[in-house]
Amino acid sequence: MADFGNGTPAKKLKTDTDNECKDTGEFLSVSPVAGFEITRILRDSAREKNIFIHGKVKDQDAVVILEKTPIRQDTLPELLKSSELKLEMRNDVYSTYRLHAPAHLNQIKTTVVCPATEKHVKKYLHQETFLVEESGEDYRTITLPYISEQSFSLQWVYNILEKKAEADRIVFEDPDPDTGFFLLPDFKWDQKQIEDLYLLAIVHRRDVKSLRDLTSEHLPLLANIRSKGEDTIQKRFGVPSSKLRVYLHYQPSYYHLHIHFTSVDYEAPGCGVERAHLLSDVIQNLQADSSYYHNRSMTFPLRADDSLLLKFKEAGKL
Ligand code: M7G
Repeated sequence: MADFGNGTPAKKLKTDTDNECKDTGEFLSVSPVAGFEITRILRDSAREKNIFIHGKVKDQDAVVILEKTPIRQDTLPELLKSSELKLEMRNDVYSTYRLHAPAHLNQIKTTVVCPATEKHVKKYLHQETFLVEESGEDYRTITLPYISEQSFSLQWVYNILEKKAEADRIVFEDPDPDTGFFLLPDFKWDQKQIEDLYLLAIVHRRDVKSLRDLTSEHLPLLANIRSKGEDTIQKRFGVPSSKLRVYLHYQPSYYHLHIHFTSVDYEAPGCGVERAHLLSDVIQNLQADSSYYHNRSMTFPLRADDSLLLKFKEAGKL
């Protein structure tokens, strides 16, 4: 690895084929965003350098997410050498410029959801958030009926489990029907640098919706995901377990058990205390009490126009 003079080796992603970062995708002859007509901006952030747009593609609702990607340390020499600079201002020892990078070093990560449902649009719309405290009883009488009726489709999850989609992206597979899982990059990660590493472990079992369903019966599954997930990430990406945040969301968006593996250096959306539950805590809680997640009250955030929030209000819980 190159060293840039400050003693810190340049970080780049290790792949198993070679040590270079490669673009695996091909350029598309027809761009899915070329005919996109913008309806409104759902959310944007100058700090996070992303924008969420609602619009239409051929009369179908769609959401497009554009996000500037982090600057990769391993491309710095090329970036500095081969870009053109335009001077903006100069004052004493200070000067600012516009740097026009070569196209291949200046990409925007683009996510398209099409057709998008109203629920997708709401998920990305910037909204006021409220914390809700849900008892075990509330889960069974309010949340569970809601999930059964109104949650996001799990088709993308089943496509992965049946290798109908993203099969070439699978990093690790344990085929055991009870304790097995797939490990693959979350679609929030472009895999160009390890600073924002984000992988998902998706279990084969289809009968575990979320943290609420877990009992000590699932301890072998959770322990297997933790040890094989961490081991694979260490071998494949050179990231030790001490640099990984491994957690479950409650509430998740998708009610099929999955576990998030993110770099501790990356403030991943949803990694705050109100939504993320560390896998190591979950394992210890279940070891101490098999019904821990059946019985305890759980607090989580809901957006203002989330129908689940309305259900809690109607039940007089807010
Ligand atoms: P979650 O905790 O259910 O909800 O996590 P969240 O989306 O509110 O965090 C689901 C995770 O799956 C998220 O981190 C998503 O970025 C990721 N994800 C969602 N979809 C639709 C896909 C997909 O099609 N492929 C992959 N690889 N990841 C996805």
